[in-house]
Amino acid sequence: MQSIFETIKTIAFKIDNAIKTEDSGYLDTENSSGEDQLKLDVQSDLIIEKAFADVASVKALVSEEKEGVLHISETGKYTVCYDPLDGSSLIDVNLSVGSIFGIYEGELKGENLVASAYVVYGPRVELMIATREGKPRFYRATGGIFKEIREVALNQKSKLNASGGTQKEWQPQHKAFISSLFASGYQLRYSGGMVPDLHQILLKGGGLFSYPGTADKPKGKLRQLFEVIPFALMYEQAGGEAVNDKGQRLLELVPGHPHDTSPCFFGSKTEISALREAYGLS
Ligand code: AFP
Repeated sequence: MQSIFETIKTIAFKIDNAIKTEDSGYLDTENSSGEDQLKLDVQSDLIIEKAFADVASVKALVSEEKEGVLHISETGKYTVCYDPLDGSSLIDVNLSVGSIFGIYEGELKGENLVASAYVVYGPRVELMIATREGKPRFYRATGGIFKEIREVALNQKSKLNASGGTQKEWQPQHKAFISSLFASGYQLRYSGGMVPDLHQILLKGGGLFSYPGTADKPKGKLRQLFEVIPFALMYEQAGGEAVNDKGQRLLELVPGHPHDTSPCFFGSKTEISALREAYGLS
């Protein structure tokens, strides 16, 4: 597992360099979810593929940018599912973006996620790693290496509210829930990049990130294997919760297809119990 984490650190520096130096334009292609691809999406995907090609413990790779599974080694133990450059449509306006990694052992489903990691490319390059033991560990890149800063833990409650999706398409119960949070003093914190938005809540000690099922996208937008399940481990290990709109733990999801999405809610305990109440789940 350590060799996978070390590879992710190498990847982070390479992708950060590509973001800073390469063209941020679009290609004429779409990814497997039907979204337009940036040259940087494809380049980041290639960086990751090449970096893991020689890592003995990696059995296969599944990328958010591609259909199918890339088999690396018969003897490898783990499948790494990754979103190479999440939020890449924010690069042209110079907002933070990220890479997300879910490391699975066996069948690709929530309960088989053994570790996850994400990198934030912002004013600074930062990395978070979570396993099934202990709190997530937070690193910052300085002088070409990642230095561990601290472990991350969520408070019981906070004031931050990151609410995704097109408001016009929200279901009435979701609209009412988000309005009630603002009415009780929550502050909007939403950049449109999942990685920096969830990173902010983790580092500031709590709050709620939601991407609900909407009238136009009943199953939400965020992909289970590459985005939702890896962040669920981060939030649970930090002492928070991560559930879908039925109150099911996101770490119990079983994707039918690698690119399946799910409504998702990540937060500290108080915010998730408020969600359960608002959605009639408790
Ligand atoms: P892009 O990769 O197309 O920029 O999408 C980013 C993202 O998948 C995720 O990072 C955000 O949380 C979410 O989309 C934002 O979606 P909305 O703009 O619909 O709120």
